[in-house]
Amino acid sequence: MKGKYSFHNKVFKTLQVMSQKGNDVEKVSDLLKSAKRIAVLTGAGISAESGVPTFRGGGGTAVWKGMRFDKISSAEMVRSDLPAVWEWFDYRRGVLRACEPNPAHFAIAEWQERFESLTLVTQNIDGLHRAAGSRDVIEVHGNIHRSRCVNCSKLFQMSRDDVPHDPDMCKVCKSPVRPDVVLFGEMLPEGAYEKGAEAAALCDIFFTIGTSALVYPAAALPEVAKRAGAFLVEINPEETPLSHLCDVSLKGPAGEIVSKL
Ligand code: BV8
Ligand code: ZN
Repeated sequence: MKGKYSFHNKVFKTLQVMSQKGNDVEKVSDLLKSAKRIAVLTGAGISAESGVPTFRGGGGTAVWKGMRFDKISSAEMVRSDLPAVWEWFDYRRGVLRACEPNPAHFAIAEWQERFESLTLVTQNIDGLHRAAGSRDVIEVHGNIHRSRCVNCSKLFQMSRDDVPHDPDMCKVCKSPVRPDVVLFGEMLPEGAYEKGAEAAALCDIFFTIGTSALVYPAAALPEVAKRAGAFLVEINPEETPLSHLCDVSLKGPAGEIVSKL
């Protein structure tokens, strides 16, 4: 914990000195120079500049054939109408084919080499962090390019070009496969939340980037970090329910701000 306190003194001094300048990006950049442990939570907003539609930003909610996304992306829908769920996910995989990582994804991938420890938790299922070079990404809501047998849970990796999804049936037991994605009302992958919470509790700085912080339990991670004494930084053009809790709220697009840091 000693390391943590010396980091804290650094935070305090920097906040004193830098507050005159009031340049929050510089403040955070300065703190990053002496930080050892970083944790990052990302949401759909970090992929917005890659062309991936967000769920809630921009005033509307993602709606598919008249159904709000939290209805079509639900455990109940997999049980009642798996083909409709696939139609929605195949459509989204089609959109993703044209999307590449943006400067925010690449900057975070570089942070892995820059800090003693970096834990990246993403709510996104688009795979763009991995595509940008990030390793050990904790995908708390799964990955849209992987499917899972509804019967024996065997996993199948798809390429971005397998649209529509392929295989359609489990190669082992011939049962239907479903997207290997955590839908509303479903548990997160075994241990994923716990790993994220452990990193949140130990980090010097916690970044929450491009998330409306509405979906639990992922949205609890910044709160875990704050309670454990981390410096909490939000990067989002809009206010979120977390903004009041943050030490610094950098208002703007992730692609521009993260690469500046
Ligand atoms: C669970 C995969 C436990 C599918 C997703 C009542 C109260 C509290 C909780 C609940 C409740 N009723 C139900 C719940 C639980 C529920 C939940 O939290 N609901 C909320 C909505 C109320 N949670 C669950 O069901 C979770 N499971 O709790 O299980 C359990 C289960 C069984 C039995 C006992 C217990 C599972 C949740 C996972 C759902 N799956 N995705 C799919 O993708 O289709 S969630 C979905 O929302 C996406 O994963 C997405 O990541 C996530 C959060 O959205 P964001 O990423 O934040 O994106 P959003 O569009 O909302 O915001 C974008 C942000 O970016 C905005 O702020 C915008 O300003 C910003 N932005 C825009 N442009 C930029 C930008 N930022 C930076 N740069 C830019 N350029
Ligand atoms: Zn099977």
